[in-house]
Amino acid sequence: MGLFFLDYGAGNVQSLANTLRKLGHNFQWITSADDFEKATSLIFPGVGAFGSAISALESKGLLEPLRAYIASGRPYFGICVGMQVLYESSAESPSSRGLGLIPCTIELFSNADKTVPHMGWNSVEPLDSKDKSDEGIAPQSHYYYVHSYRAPYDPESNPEAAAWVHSVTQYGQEIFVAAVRKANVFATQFHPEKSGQAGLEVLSAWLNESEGSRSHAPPTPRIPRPPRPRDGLTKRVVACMDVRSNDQGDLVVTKGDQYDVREKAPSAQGAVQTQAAGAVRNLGKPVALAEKYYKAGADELCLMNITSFRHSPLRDQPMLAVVRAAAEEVFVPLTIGGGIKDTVDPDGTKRSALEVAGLYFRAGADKVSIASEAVYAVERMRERVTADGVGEGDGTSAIETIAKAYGRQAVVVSIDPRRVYVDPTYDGPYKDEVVHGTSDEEQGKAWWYQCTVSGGRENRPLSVVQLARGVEKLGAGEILLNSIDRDGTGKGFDLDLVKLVRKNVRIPMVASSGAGSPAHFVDVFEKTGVEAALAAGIFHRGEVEIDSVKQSIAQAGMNARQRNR
Ligand code: 1PR
Repeated sequence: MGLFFLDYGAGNVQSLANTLRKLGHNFQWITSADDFEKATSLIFPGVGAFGSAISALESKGLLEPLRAYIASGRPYFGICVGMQVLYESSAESPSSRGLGLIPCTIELFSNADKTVPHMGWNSVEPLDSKDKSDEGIAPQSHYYYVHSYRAPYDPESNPEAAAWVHSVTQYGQEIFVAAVRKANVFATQFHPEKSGQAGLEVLSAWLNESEGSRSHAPPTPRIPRPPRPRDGLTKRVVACMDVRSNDQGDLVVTKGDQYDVREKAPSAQGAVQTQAAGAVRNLGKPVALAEKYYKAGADELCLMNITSFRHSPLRDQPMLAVVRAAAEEVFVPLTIGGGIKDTVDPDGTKRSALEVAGLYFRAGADKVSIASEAVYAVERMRERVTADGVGEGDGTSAIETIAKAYGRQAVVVSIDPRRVYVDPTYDGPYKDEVVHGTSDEEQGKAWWYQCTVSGGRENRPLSVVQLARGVEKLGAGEILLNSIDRDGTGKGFDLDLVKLVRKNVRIPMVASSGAGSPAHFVDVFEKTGVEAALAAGIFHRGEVEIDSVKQSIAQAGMNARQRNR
């Protein structure tokens, strides 16, 4: 008897489990059809694609028991795909049938005026709170969404479906369903378990409601909600931690200058230096820093494993323990990068990139970030020539296999480009991508951006545009765009680089490398339209607070999520 949790084995359900523990609730997992009989409340955190969720439930014999559970009137809380399965079907997988409680089809967002997936912090607007509780949703707060498909809200042409709708949200000019609530069913498109304090309050409100009142929510009357000129999506501020084992074998957060993480010899002026020249720069412990940045209001965190740990079998990778511990304290999205590729354990056991990613997801990661393997995959796809010039995948790359199993929103590609200076009259193979400097310092200079692998140690015959277009086609959900030239310099983001990639892809992007002040964030958001920006050094050294970055963004007239709201 009690609270049960439905997991069909895809994606990060650990976050929700951690959240429930944090809120002091005990729960059990549904492992077989019989468990539904024992459940007096059920949470279904659906992740991944609609079709794979339905077929996984079917193949485990859980779909019909789920239908019967909901029909019995016992309380149900669905999250993301856990909401979408309540609908009849989805354009994501037209041959799969949903539970069909809500008579409507899930549709794909248009990317004509915005990037897709819809990824980040947006508002939740309850339609009518007169007759019912607000479910713990605060209208001024922001909640984390990550999805390419959305439930339409159209009270005029589909009043029956609209009667289920509790709250809506706007992305671009599209209004879609943020939450449904009717009788015993409550479900959200956003992820409360990833929405910081605001999300914890939504889960708490449902968990603390009596089971009786959870079963009797009235339907919502039809209320029109035309789009406003601007949506509520906030600009994301991401804190990144490069994690490496130092010369004593401890895992530390380090930080490079143009990717060199070892301390330099003291300068002639005798700058203060706490570590010996040549030592790996140590800026703190990864889990403690992750918790600190979560509390300071970071919208997302990245942990980059920049040590290879060749001697550990996959399951004993020290980074897994770091992710597990961080995920217990951090309730915003967590991206893990470094080493997401096919590997071989010391005993010769082969591990696919999909298996590696799966272990990180189960440890608590929400997205994995792939760098070197993405470059090799695009090099291979370009050998399969296509009319668009991008090439074609063969279904075997890490990007394709992970996106297929966990959804494209779970796959980030991290790009490590470096400028290659050329004569301004350059007429070579990358001539269409050449940037001509306009600032005083760069006047008369011209360059293109070359991709690298192995943390910038090896250059490859591939441009940043070729890589970005290739990974978008292979199924990446987001691009994390570094710059080796700007990394650790504090000179500001490489706006030319960010603009160049922005105009070539329609998936969200995170600009990275070079942030030295809050004004640099404002600059990159205003001048390139990018969705998110990342910094490392200024946060690690305490030179800039995340709060002041958010304030600057808000003062410049853009949406920013305030801490714990
Ligand atoms: O190739 O899939 O194993 O992934 C390796 C990952 O590790 C890549 O994402 C690569 O960017 C990263 N990486 C490898 N070596 C280093 C290094 O520094 N020696 N870190 C490294 C890259 C760049 C950013 C940094 C920003 C912002 N670090 O992570 O956080 O540049 O820094 P700033 O704000 O201080 O300027 P694979």
